[in-house]
Amino acid sequence: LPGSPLQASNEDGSKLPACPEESPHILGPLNINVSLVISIEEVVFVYPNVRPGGHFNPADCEARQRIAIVIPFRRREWHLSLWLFYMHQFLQRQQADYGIYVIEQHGNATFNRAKLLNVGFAEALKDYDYNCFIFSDIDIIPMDDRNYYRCYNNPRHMANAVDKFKFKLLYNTLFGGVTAFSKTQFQKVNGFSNAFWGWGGEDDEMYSRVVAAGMRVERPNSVMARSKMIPHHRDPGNETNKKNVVLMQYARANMKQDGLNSLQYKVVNITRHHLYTRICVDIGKPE
Ligand code: UDH
Repeated sequence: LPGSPLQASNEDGSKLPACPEESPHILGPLNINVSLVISIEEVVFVYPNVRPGGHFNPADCEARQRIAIVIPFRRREWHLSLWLFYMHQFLQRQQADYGIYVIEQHGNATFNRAKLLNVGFAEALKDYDYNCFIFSDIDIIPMDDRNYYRCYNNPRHMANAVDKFKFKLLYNTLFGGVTAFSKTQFQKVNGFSNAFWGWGGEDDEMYSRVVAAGMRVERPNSVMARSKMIPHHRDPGNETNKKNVVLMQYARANMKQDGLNSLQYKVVNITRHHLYTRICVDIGKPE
């Protein structure tokens, strides 16, 4: 398989030591410039060490988790270059064994972020035995690499201090932007609902699933969780959907039959780019 990570081992074939709990390469607070204009070609040039499809693992130790970063996507190319520029270095400093999956919704039907994330989970598992999934919007860039993008004892909300909201958690059950689930945690909630078309509600519904499944949402402290959002306008095809507000309230009832076990889609094509894997997918349209 092109781009599948190499087994971490020494030249003589013996196993590498496990990576330390805390990486020696961590810098702490980072300077992120969201106005930076950088082309994808320039970003490729920065990362000769990434394998095709956007895979990387540390050369000198065996990472503790195998992490798939899954991004919902449609027509945000300039965000993608910037995100890749900052995030490869961020993940590498954290000594992550990771692959990046950009799940692109085909066509012009109403956007469905949650369904794309379910597709990313299913498709990434066909590549490699990932055991941790980070679901990240393309416009959020963490400002501190002590915010380890990995999985914890409970599902984790990573972007709880975003500059756009003055670094404050808007409400207690906020669960949007960037979240981390182990494979088992995500299966336990049956993934996201597939029924949230347009903007809003799918993240709140997921919060309810987590609680209904007997888990809780963890967060890093608000200093380490500081993140920048790349400013943008609302995208056409992703208008607020009032139906989602109603749907949100039925998480507990719906989670058994609406999610990974009812997921249907058609892969249009898969591109193994140097810096990421792009999966263009037909996820249908609202009924
Ligand atoms: N996304 C796309 N393309 C789209 C819509 C959404 O790639 O057309 C993805 C992208 O990863 C994005 C995520 O879905 O980061 C979430 O969508 P969003 O950024 O529209 O949601 P957010 O809540 O912004 O961040 C809402 C609109 C803000 C308008 C602000 C006007 N000042």
